[in-house]
Amino acid sequence: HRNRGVDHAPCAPFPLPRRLSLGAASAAYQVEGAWDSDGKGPSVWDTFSRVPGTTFMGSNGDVAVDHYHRLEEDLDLMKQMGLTAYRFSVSWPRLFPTGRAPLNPAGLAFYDRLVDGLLARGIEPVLTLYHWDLPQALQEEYGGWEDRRILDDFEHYCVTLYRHFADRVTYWVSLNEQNFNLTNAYLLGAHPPAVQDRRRFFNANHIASLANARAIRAFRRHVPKGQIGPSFAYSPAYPLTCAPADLLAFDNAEEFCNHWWLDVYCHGRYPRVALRWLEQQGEAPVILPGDMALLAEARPDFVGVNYYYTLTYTDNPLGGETLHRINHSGQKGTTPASGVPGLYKTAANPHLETSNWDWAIDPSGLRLALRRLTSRYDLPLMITENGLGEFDTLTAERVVDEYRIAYLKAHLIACQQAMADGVRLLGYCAWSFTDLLSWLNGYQKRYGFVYVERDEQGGTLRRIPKASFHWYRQVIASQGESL
Ligand code: BGP
Repeated sequence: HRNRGVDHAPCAPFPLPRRLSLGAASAAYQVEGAWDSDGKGPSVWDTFSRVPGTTFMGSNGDVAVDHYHRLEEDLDLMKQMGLTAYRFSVSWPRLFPTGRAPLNPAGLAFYDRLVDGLLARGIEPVLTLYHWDLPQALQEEYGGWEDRRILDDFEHYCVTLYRHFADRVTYWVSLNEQNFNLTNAYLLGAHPPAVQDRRRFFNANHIASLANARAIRAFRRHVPKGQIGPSFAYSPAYPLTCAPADLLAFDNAEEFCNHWWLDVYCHGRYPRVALRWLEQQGEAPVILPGDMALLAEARPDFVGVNYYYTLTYTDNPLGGETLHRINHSGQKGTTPASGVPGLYKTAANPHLETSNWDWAIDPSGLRLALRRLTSRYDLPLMITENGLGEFDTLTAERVVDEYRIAYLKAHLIACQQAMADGVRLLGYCAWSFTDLLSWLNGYQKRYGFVYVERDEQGGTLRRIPKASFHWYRQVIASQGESL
């Protein structure tokens, strides 16, 4: 695998935003480990990953990369790299083992050490409230996102964090990739609770949107000087050809896979065409009086963009292709076409190279993503994730990941171009700082600037900076001018 298809047109030096700049990201379940230490309760992922056949080679986050116990070492590596922002998530069941009071003080103390450790090193914390690790207790009690009781519990958890960190944390992410997580959870059966039911999907998703809105509404009261927004897994759609049927498929994909969430977050409404179609299918979510007013009240300060690839769509008549899971093995070329009959199906883009997990490598797609979001929603954007998952090899204490450097460099140039186009970019957080557990791909799909010596069975957990670590340090030190 090598990334070559990149436009290296010269452009102005990267104008770094004033407050946020070049950072890196992680998520609690994927790095912390310590899954039952110091009073933490189980999350739905702790339970799900124990069910045979759910994750790659049965991998789980019991130990992950042991960030919980190696916090100081990881913070020192961040400082050494010169990171100016670090995005992390708080584990809800570490704070509230059963999902609601009583609070686990040891859990909160860990995030105190993390935030204070970042600030002491001059690194801006970007705190994600929810990155998929729902307390198992709430899943069992009322079915998690399928019940409106979660709205009070989630708001209470958020307000606890607002009160505690308002003076130290400016940037907050509400829900991470509600679209990707719930699609996997309720349509593909690939994330907990592993359901495949379209009505349940649209209802759970509506409740999650309400939770997002409640979190933002409460934020205004408790963190008036902060900024908050959701992180969205944005895969801009392309039509496979200029055949009108492909254009319609592309339009359907934008409506159902992107605007369905983004219009709700930013405009407080569902896209009319998609809603009409779902009503005709009997699949539209149950919308109660007051719901739409709440959604409209909660316009975010920015949209967090998790960008990895674009998707290309073609016509999919009734009786055609249904939804299929993506590649979780790293065996290139094994991703099946996936779609919704009558709306769209995916197709390989003949113009783009792919990673070993069949993800299209498309820096122009990032520029396009940022421009589309800016034109449609007119909000500042923050790239909360972008990176390349690949097999890495440790040879003589070195990892020469020049393919990752090429990927990140091309995407940073796309950011420069988008900013020149008029996009307001608050910051860029690469995924990820250290290697970490990929939810369904185990430890072999690596993203980090820092190699962690472990595989699905375990390992020494030693940290070894990769070539990309030294490259990114230079990029940051030169304020983005030396790419
Ligand atoms: C996003 C998630 C991250 C991370 C990333 C890479 O969807 O927010 O948590 O996992 O994707 O995906 P993967 O690990 O499947 O390669």
